Amino acid sequence: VVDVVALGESMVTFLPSRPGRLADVPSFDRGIGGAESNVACTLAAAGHSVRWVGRVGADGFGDHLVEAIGAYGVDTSAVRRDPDRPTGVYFRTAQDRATDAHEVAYYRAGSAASAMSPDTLDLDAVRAGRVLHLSGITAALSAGCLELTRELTARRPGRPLVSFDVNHRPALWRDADGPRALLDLARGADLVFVGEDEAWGLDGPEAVRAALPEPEVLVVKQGATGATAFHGPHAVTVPALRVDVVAAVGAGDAFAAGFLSATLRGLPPRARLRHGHLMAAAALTAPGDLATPPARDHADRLAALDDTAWG
Ligand code: KDG
Repeated sequence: VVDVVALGESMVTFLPSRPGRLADVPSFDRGIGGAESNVACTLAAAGHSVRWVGRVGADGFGDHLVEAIGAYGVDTSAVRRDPDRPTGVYFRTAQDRATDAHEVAYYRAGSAASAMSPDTLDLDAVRAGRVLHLSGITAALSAGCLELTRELTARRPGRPLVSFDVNHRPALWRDADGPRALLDLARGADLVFVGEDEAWGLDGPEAVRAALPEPEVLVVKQGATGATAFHGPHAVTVPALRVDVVAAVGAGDAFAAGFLSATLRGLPPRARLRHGHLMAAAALTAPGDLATPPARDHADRLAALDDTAWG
């Protein structure tokens, strides 16, 4: 049994060679992206056994994703190749230091991953881990992807622990029902990550918990301020680390990986949040989606520093 199975669309990512508007950037460097495989790669780098499940095209970009994600030590044996649909890609611009603004251009409509559904994946392989990690991005990709996400978050005996990162991407939802659909999906999960800025207009972690009492564990992320974990009736808040942000992309995924890693290791809620922040700090200070996470013994020493070090 692997520790974690992560399911979702992975894309080849094109990172700008220099700052500026998308219209002005002359060339890009290739990377890999996709929120769920980011979590998988970070967990594998942190020493966990992980499988990523998705669909990619029978093309060179699909080859690259399978190879690059596999190179992190992630099991890609259940990834399906689609001869008729391409691998999704996306381009991004550098984050403006003053405003944090950046542009993202997705080329993923009709991608191989958008054809994910309960019929086009091996659901036994999807359910084979201790934890199944999903995100709201998948739900936005197509009707079949929404159905798949609903099926996997339906409460049923013997299922793995279901981890769900809300990841509301307004650009991907074709109608106004996205937030409602995401709330319903979150209700079926055991562990939910949500950013305050995507939390249904609710004000503050307590209000989010009141609206979402079903998951055993709920983590409300408050950007550069910190994060609060609700475990049953208990709440713990840990401030974020202050870092010089290079690119926020991938930070939420790294946070989820750190929290999941500490959860799998049986660490208490405060340590889970600290490991989330440590992994997020590594991602915030790297330009692409993925950063090398701190080694486990190093992260453990940093997480064990007393409250004065943690603000
Ligand atoms: O969290 C990082 C992701 O946003 C990025 O890799 C692209 O998966 C992606 C998405 O759909 O936005």
